[in-house]
Amino acid sequence: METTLIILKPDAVQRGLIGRIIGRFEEKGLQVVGLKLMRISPDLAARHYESHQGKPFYDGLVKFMTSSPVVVMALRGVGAIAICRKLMGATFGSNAEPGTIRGDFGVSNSFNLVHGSDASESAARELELFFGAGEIQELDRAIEGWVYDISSGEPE
Ligand code: 3AN
Repeated sequence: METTLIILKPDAVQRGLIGRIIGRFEEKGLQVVGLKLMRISPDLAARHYESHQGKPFYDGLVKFMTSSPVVVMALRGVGAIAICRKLMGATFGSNAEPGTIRGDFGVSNSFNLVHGSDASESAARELELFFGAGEIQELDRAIEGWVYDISSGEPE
């Protein structure tokens, strides 16, 4: 099982898309194991986007991410990082495929509704930035045996 960090960005929250976007991940079968509404500080944004420092869009990105509250989520599942990236679609809604979150809900080349960790190292780093001790749950889901084939002892 992998755990990944998803952020519903200020545009998603302001546009009233929290429920619909969370629904995309939930109905896929991923476990929601952490969830909160928060305001990102400039310092946290700088740490989260440290790999983008110096890029032309960096200042605008930090300004956008700190401009209004976001929803942060920890999602868990087998291959959760790659599954979430596929559900999100290409970086901007203008060229993201229909059926993806960005493809269905956005048209901008700057605002893009959702962030998802892109690798296991970044997921671990980002989860630690956004969630404190005890804020991510172990979820013993009653339906697990219908979401996955667990007859071998491992979720397939
Ligand atoms: P993704 O979110 O698909 O992983 P990355 O990792 O290339 O995209 O970029 C991280 C974030 O930086 C994007 N989510 C987007 O908000 C922002 N970003 C990337 N490229 C641009 C750009 N050319 N103009 C504005 N913002 C950008």
